[in-house]
Amino acid sequence: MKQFNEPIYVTRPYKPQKEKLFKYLEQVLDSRYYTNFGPLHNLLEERLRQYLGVKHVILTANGTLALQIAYKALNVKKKAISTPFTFIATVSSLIWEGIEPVLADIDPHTFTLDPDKIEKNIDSDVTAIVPVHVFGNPAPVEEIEYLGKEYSIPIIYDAAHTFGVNYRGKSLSSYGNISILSFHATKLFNTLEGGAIVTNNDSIVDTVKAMRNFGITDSQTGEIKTIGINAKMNEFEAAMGLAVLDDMEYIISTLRKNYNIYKELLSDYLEFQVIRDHTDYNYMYVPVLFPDEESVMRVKNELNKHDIYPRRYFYPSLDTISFIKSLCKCEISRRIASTILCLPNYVGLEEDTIVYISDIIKNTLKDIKK
Ligand code: T4K
Repeated sequence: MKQFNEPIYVTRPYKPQKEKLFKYLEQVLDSRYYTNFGPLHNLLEERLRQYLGVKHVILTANGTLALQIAYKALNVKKKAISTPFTFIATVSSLIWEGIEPVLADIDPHTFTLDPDKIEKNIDSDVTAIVPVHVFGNPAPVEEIEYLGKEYSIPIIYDAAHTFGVNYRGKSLSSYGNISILSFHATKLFNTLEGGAIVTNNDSIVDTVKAMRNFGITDSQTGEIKTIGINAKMNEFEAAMGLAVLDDMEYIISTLRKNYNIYKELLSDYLEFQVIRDHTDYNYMYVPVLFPDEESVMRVKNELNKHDIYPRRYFYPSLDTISFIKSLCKCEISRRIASTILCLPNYVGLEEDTIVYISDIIKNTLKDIKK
């Protein structure tokens, strides 16, 4: 059995150059400006705006608060259509805001919402569509934009996994009325904890900015025009982001290399997510589908014995969760959720280890067949 220096997790946060990070941190300490829109926060917002090629990037404390602010800013009430195949934050944030999630089933190959099933669920109480570009794979944005216009309902994309993904030549986060990003430590681009609201819509920017700062519209006069929350990113987090951002090309090319090795070794044995055409993908996740749940569990247990920890992202399908009163028995999502495993992928994962993981998977599948 191969001995690793540390467990092989599904992901590891990217470690930027220490000198660069420490220089930023020194700047923060010396300036004694730790939070509330300090210089590094503002610099990061501007640099992300340029990197993503969008009109507005509004940093937040995490992706979940970004979702909650997006719902409030766009006046989402009563019901919103979303997906059962996502991280719980997408849907629990709706419920937290008093909005009933209406779950529609997904496409079995891309794992993103099926537009026909979205349309079937639209009624006069539906005030938003909240699709997820799951694992960074674009949802069917053209069809969804069409539905948004046809029924006059806003689209809020949960784009938590999409950093660095371009679709039809522009950032995937530039679609919809609002897209939200997550910069959690486990994400491709990370600020420890963090997130952002991305929009090209000038008319909501002031409201969104006020909402992340208790609703305060002018800190000098103390003017408060809207309800708000504390969703600010601090200077230490912004420092991390600035240090990581310079290395995006290197991070994505490394993840792409890893992903392609897995694909070469495993695509005869397992099904890979179908990435939509016209996508420059970020290769952050390596989700693979097994023939059935038993094989998932056998392979997962076998890998765990070798100190390797893939994850069942995203299990269970959210329509099976007790506090989510779903009318949809989302069969496709349930099947995908019970047969999926996300394999380790991060900068620093060695090629030998990917081969080792793939061999364990193949051998276990062979044993099951016997
Ligand atoms: N929408 C979607 C679609 C999302 O996926 C998420 C978050 C959100 C919204 C909400 O965004 P945030 O509010 O989080 O910004 C993780 C993350 O906590 C979560 O951010 C992420 N999605 C989700 C997919 O994954 P867990 O519970 O699986 O994380 P955890 O702690 O088990 O970490 C996974 C592995 O990563 C660990 O086994 C070891 C490794 N790890 C983790 C951390 C935190 C490290 O090596 N170092 C670390 O610092 O949720």
